[in-house]
Amino acid sequence: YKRQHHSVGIIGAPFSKGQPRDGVEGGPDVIREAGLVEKLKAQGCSVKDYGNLAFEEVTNDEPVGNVKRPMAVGCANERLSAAVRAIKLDGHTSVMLGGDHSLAIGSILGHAAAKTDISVVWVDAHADINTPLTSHTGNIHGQPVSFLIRELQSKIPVLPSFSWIKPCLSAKDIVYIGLRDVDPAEHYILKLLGIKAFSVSDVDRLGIAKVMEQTCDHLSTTVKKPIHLSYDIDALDPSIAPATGTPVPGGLTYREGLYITEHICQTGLLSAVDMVEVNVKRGRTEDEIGNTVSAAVDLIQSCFGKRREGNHSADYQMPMP
Ligand code: 6HN
Ligand code: MN
Ligand code: MN
Ligand code: MN
Repeated sequence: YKRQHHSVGIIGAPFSKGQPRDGVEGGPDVIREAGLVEKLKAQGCSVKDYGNLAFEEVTNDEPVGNVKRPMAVGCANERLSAAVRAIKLDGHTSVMLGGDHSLAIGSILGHAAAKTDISVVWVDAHADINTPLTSHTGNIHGQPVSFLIRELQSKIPVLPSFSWIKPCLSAKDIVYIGLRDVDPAEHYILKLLGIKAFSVSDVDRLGIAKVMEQTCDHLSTTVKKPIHLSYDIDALDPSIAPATGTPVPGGLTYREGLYITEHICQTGLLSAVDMVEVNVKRGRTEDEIGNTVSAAVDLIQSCFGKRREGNHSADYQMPMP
């Protein structure tokens, strides 16, 4: 393992209209208030904080079919994609603080616009691959992947403010980890397209180390592409990350969650991160909120070299008696 120097560009996306619950727009600020920037600097990263995006109010945002708030989601993501593209062109690893998971549309497209060919590791309780026509909730945070996969485009209807979107991934370029609440249509799509997915039962069977080995093998069969890690905090068990909009029992342990980020850091290919669905208003106590936010910070620190075995810098000097 070679210590790398990490240059991190942080962009806050305080956006919640991909789902109905209040509070997820507070994610960027609570994650910063927990000391993210200072902690990354203390572990040797250079950090540029690009601040929070401002999303204008969208009026007359009528549902299309049952898809809710298509204009607000389309516009916010177009703006986010430009911001992530710029952060990549500035030479940083992008860290997008959400906000709800519909923001992965803009984050991944912006990343792909700067890097052409990328792969995605999607860590989540959910597959978020409903199409606008299969979604039962109409919430776009359950649909982002469907807009990004080339093989699905014939199944995607026209939506206002989505016309800028050009799918940037093939089905073989994405791997899921942590699934345990997958809708029937989503399960059908995953099987139809042969998308690699490790549910929590796969994690039980194989162990997280094998899951990560197979994830990296799957993504680097030909060339080693930059990795986009899209981390939904609800992948973790609700006992450690309860403050989120759609918690599902039986999730990843804190140790498994961190093993994923440690392993991906070690590939040297990590190029962009999303940390989404932290919703402080869904925590019932200060402890529930604090635990969720600090899990998010721990995961991001681990993406950039913080290891549980310990760390020391190359110029560390023993104190002399
Ligand atoms: N998330 N499958 C459900 C839906 O509404 O389509 C849940 C989606 C959850 C999305 O957690 O990012
Ligand atoms: Mn998600
Ligand atoms: Mn989820
Ligand atoms: Mn590997």
